[in-house]
Formats: sequence, structure tokens, C-alpha cells
Amino acid sequence: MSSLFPALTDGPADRPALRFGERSLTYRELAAAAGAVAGGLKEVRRVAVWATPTMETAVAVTAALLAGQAVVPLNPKSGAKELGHILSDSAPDLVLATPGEQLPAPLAALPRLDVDPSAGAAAPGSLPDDRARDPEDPALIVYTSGTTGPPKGAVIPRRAIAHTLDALADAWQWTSEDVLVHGLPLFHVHGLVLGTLGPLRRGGSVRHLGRFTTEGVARELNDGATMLFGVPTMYHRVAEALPAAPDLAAALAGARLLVSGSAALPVHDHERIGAATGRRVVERYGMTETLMNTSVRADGEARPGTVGVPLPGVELRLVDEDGSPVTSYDGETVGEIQVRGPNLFTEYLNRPDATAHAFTPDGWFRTGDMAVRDADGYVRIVGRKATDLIKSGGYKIGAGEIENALLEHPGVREAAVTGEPDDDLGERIVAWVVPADPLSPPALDELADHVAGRLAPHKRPRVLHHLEALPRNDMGKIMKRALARG
Ligand code: MCA
Ligand code: AMP
Repeated sequence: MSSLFPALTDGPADRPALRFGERSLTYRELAAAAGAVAGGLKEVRRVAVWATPTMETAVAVTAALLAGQAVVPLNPKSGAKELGHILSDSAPDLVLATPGEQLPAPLAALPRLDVDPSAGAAAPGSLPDDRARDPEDPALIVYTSGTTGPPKGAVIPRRAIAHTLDALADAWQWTSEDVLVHGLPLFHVHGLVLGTLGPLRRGGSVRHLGRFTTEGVARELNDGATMLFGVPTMYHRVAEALPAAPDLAAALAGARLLVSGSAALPVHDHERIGAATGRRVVERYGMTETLMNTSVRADGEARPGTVGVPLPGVELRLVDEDGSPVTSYDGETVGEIQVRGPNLFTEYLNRPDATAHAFTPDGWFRTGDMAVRDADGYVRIVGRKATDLIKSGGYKIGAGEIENALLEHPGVREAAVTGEPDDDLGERIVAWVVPADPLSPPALDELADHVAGRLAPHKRPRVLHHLEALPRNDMGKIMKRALARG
């Protein structure tokens, strides 16, 4: 296999690679910094990265991948329970972090290696040659929520990263000339694989906003950036800001490509952005386990409400409830999306049961997403098989993990969690709680803090209903649809 990042050794060394705020690195500087970090990674098999949205994270991940280690990116806002689970499940040999950054207790037991992006210049390291690495070697272990239980670690091989990024280059005409801007978190596939490793594999550059703001987007697109990646919540905020922000409208109008993914971008937001800027937003569809499956192509028609066509090398089919493939391209017949191809993960770490369940016997991955196909093959996602998965702000969140966390609060006797439509977040998390003491039921803030502290802030409930009892069927199962209907 070729190197994951050929531009680090073969491209113009003075070209900008990474920029975070005021700090930037050229390819030469990145090679030196990554070489210095990689020097500290000998005899190591798997590393955790405290994945703050910083230069240190980008350098750490690049170094570890070149050195052939598997990277476990950690959400720096992880609560104690979630962090404990990820660390005991993935058992990293050490943690890479920014110098001076205080790490929480569960990480104290691990050896730590500080990442200094400027160290390379002072003490040049030698960049490891990753060309001889087995393409099937694990590159990333990314934790992703299921309907029940704690998140599972999706093992993503080097082959899948290379494949998905090259397929996107084909679909988007993505080249070394492109300058990407985004404010995505670096502990998920969207911000890390597409948003950071993507530009580096192309030999182009990324400017990370640190945190997403529409002002930051406008500034960078008006100052040479060519592409914007975001989740629908970010595009919704762009759409909201546009009427009062002519500089933002000009910025989007001048961009080469605007890409949305991680959840459905409502047609209303597509239309508002289109009307204010004359530009279309391109949607692509992916998943932690599959990386990218489909996209509207840069030279194709951006049809709001669709996620385009399968990427090169990706086989995609719809399957009905009996497991038979849906053959009609009529825009109406719904089936579950199943995919096969070099973009897929290898397994869920330590979970052979879940891995086996996720695939059909002939190797198709069951996405759980429901879709139809238009006559020309465009895929339209119409829903999800599991009601217990919530997408909020582009984050996938399992109802079960929040219910378990709520049940650990002394004020909660019973709990159920649902998602309800939200203009900004797509869905917001709603908690339905039977209080232990009906005379002093726990307040929303208290339960939100409890969940944020144990799991992560984006998993906290935003709405709370107190109930005397949860509606259950004859089997004792909570009837969530009845809850949501109120
Ligand atoms: C709020 N905060 C709290 C609490 N409440 N902290 C502790 N305890 C609390 N009770 C803090 C938060 O940590 C955060 O801190 C701030 O308050 C605001 O939090 P929040 O309200 O959650 O933020 P938001 O404004 O709603 O965030 C919107 C967002 C975010 C920026 C769009 O949802 C986001 O970054 N989404 C991206 C998700 C993503 O990348 N998904 C890709 C998954 P502070 O102010 O310090 O931040 S990969 C995937 O899906 C596949 C592969 C694909 O197709 O891409
Ligand atoms: P994650 O588990 O966080 O990787 O989320 C993957 C899920 O996000 C998919 O299974 C889809 O449900 C959803 N998703 C990603 N991109 C899109 C999109 N463009 N439109 C609709 N849903 C999407």
C-alpha cells in the first residue's frame, strides 16, 4: 500500500498543511513534528489521543498513523463513566496530549506523551515510512453509540481510510489546491477522517476554527478557503445568520464546495442557503463503521433531500423486511441500506457478537438506515430502523445509555429517553422520568449535569417530563411511540 500521506514526503514542503487559530504548519514542519512524536511511539501498539480541536491532536494522529499505531480518539468532554468504559475496552498503551493539559483521573494511570508541534524543528525526528504497513492494520478505533449498552469501538483499518478519502476526491474533485475550513470535533469520523486526514492525504490544507461560528466560516471562505464541511446544525445556523450577514453570503457564494453530512439537512435549510447565496450544499452519507457510502458529486445534480449516488468501489443495496433486495428504482419502495466494499470497518473491538450481527452472511453491512432510490440511482434516506437511536447536532446517541445513566441518579425510579424534532439540532433528547419521590422530583438541570458528567454534554437531556408511570405493553416493554405522542 502507498503511504496514507504521500504529500508529507513527496509534495511541496512549503505548502501549508494545518492551521488552528494563529498556529500553522507547512508539510515540512508537520513531517518534522510528526517524526518527533513518532520517535516516542516505539514498542507501542495502540494510543489514545486526547482529541481537543487543536494542532496537537492533528499532529498526534498523523504521527501515530505513520508509525503504524491504532489511534483511539477521546472526546475531551467525556464524562467519567464513558471514559472509563472506552479506556478499559480499548486498553491503550499511552495517551498523547497537549503539554500542560490536565487529564481526568481515569487517564492518570496511563503513560503520557506530550505533543509539541514546534518540537520537530528543534529536534528533527525521522518520519516513519508507512508504505510497508498492512492495509488491514487498524488505524482508528472510534467509539459509536448503539441502541443499548455502552458505545462500541469500531475498528477502522488503514485501507478504509485510504479508500474513502480517494473516493471522495473523485466525487468532489478534491485536490491539493483545496483549502478546507470547518469547526468539527476531532474525535469522530467527520472532523477527523474527512476534515483532517482528508486534506493531508490530498496534499492540501485545513483551517480548523477551534469552535464553529458563522463568523469564522465567513472569514476563512473570504480569505482563500475553498471548501466547507459541516453537520446540518452548522448549516442551519448559517441559514439563520445569512439574512443579516452579507459577508457570509459572499463567502459561501465564492466557495468551491459546501458539504453537509452526519445527519439529514432539511430541505428548508438547503433552500434558504440556495436563495441567499446561489449555491447548493452537497450532501454525503456515511457512518463510523462504513466511512463514506454515497455523495452528490461535484459535477452532479444537488437534489435537496438526497445523499447522491454510491461512491466508487462502494456496493449499495436496499433490502426489504424479508431480507430480499429491493430492485425498483421508483423513489417509493423503502428498504434498509446495506453496503459492502473497501470502505468498511473490520469489527467492533471485543464484540464478536455485535460484529456478527452487523453483517449478513455474504458480507453486507446492515446500516439500519431506511431509504428509497430515484430512477437515476440517487439515494434518499427516509428514516432509521431503530427508534432508540437519536441524532442530535450530528452526534449519534443511544437512548439506552442515557436511560442507564439516568437510573443511576437517586431521584430517578424509572426512565425512558426519546428524540423529538428540533430545528437547530435535528433531534433533541427528551427524558421521561418517574421520580423516586414524587414530592421532590429531580430538575432538568440536575439530570442534565448528571448525564453530562457521566457520559458527555451532548448526551444530556434538553427536555424533561415527569410521569407517574411509564406506558408499558403486556411484555413490560416501554412503549416509546406512545410517549412521543404524548
Ligand atoms: C452544556 N455544556 C455542558 C452542560 N451543558 N457541560 C457540562 N455540563 C452541562 N450540563 C457545555 C458543552 O460542553 C459546550 O461547551 C457548551 O456547553 C454547549 O454545548 P451544546 O449545547 O451541546 O453545544 P451546541 O451549541 O448545541 O453544539 C452544536 C454543534 C455540536 C456545534 C453543532 O453539536 C457539534 O459539534 N456537532 C458535531 C457532531 C459531529 O461531528 N458528528 C459526526 C459524527 P463548549 O462551549 O466548551 O463547547 S461522525 C458521523 O456521523 C458519520 C461518520 C458522518 O456521516 O459524518
Ligand atoms: P455515526 O454513527 O455517528 O457515524 O452516524 C451515522 C449515521 O448518521 C448514519 O447511519 C445515518 O443515520 C446518519 N447520516 C449520516 N449522514 C447522513 C445524511 N447525509 N443524511 C441523513 N443521515 C445521515
